[in-house]
Amino acid sequence: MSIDPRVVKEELIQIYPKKLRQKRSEQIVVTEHREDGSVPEIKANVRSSPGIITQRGCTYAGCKGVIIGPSRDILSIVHGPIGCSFYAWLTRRNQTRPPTDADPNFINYCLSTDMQEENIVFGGEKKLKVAVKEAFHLFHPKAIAIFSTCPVGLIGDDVHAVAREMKAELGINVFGFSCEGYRGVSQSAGHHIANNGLFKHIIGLDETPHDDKFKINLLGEYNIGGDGFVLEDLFTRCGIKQIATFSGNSTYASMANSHTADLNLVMCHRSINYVAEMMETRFGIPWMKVNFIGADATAKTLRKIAKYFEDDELSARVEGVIAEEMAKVEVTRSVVKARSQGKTAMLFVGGSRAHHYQELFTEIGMKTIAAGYEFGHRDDYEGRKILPGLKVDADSRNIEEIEVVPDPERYRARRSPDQLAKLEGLTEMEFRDYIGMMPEMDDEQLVIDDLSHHETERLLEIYKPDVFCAGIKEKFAVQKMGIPCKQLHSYDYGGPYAGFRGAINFFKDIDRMVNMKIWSYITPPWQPPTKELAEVAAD
Ligand code: CFM
Repeated sequence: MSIDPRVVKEELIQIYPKKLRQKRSEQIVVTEHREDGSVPEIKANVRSSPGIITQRGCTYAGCKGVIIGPSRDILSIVHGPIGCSFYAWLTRRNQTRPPTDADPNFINYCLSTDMQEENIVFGGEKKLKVAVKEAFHLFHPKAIAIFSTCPVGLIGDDVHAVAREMKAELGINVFGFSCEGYRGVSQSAGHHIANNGLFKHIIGLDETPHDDKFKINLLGEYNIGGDGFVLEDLFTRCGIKQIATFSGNSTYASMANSHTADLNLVMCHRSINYVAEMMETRFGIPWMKVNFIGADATAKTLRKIAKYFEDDELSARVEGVIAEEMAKVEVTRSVVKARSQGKTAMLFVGGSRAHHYQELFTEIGMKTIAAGYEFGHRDDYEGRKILPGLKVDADSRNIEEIEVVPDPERYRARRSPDQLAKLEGLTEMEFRDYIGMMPEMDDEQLVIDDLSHHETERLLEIYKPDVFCAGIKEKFAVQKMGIPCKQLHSYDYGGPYAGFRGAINFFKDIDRMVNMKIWSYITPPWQPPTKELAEVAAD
């Protein structure tokens, strides 16, 4: 199929009014590797336009739902009207497993102040205090987090003052987040706000040392569909001590103690790179980007960790685990690849998965023909090296930038600059860096930021991909068009998809979707007659 992506781009945006057309044309890019090593610039992390059906969520969802929510023993209270509290509960498939029945697990609870008109007019702080005290007496948690929804910011309730007062009165850690839905252009702002809160209120509170040799934290892994369980098992088998995960299957205590690790592994950089940066500056812990999505990617990541620790025994153990797991992967992968080779996929998800999951498709011979993030920033598309040139826009200025300096007592550079430079000389070892989606894609493919519903429909009509990856909001609209839709946020109740075991699950699930006959029995609206692109271009 030879479709000119530039013609498709024009087709997608031609329906828009002139100003919007101009904006969207900067958010839709045709991939290309230029001679100087750069990729085209894309406009990202800007406001969605009114009237557009976007896939995005709000800042509160990013703070409460994504970053803090997966932690099982921080009690989360949503300060706001009850509607917002749909997100106070498990709308995301982050799983957790308390070691015993006696260990607290608040994930299933939904706590809201249920603000009423009266609170909007006269203020909601009193109600919030009552709620915090009531929650404390019911659950006796070690920590309570308060999340602000839009009205809280509009009427000026001071959740931080309430948190301070309650902390003093109850003797537990209470902290608030100014994560009103409108704070940023998407959930991405909520990630940043939550990162700041983790750093200010939790990380570094517990000094308990560990005498394990290889101590890491895993950042940006939220245990969706049990991904984190697979990785915990891998680390244990390799002899690597995982102090904390931010924040899948995590506890408050593990995060408080996370600064005792010697390396931070960053899985989803979009949501958590701020914590990695701040921990390096204050405590001297280097960070590196990893990817556990894809069997080859997992093997590569484990080898990177072993290289960092420069220990023969660890390397041998890691190689043993890789060999054992890869043998199992190969059995499924070769069968699925034979059937799926050459099929096409589109991925429009969040802020990192639309990139990471391309690996899994590549491993079974499938090609990504269009991809994009809902709320990624330019560095997620183009690579972290463009960050210094990025200008801070008006929306990002709403988010506090905390000043971090080395801790006078606790800063300990885990590796000297010379050691880091030596490690960086090795293949595939970089610190404080990630490559971005576009450099890893083939040329002449479409990359689209903040894809709209109209663009989704046109893309599907024109390309008819074998699978479209997105979320629940898109799923059934896409499937009604006769194209299987794989949810990459929730995994369609499936998964885990991380690590070797996860890759096997993914290959099997995708095999079922792209090689199942049922889709060919559905007559999509474009058949007959098919409006081919030649006609579109001629219009
Ligand atoms: Fe990171 Fe995520 Fe994602 Fe994300 Fe999300 Fe998610 Fe996602 Mo849904 S933290 S950016 S805000 S990998 S909830 S686990 S799937 S949009 S691509």
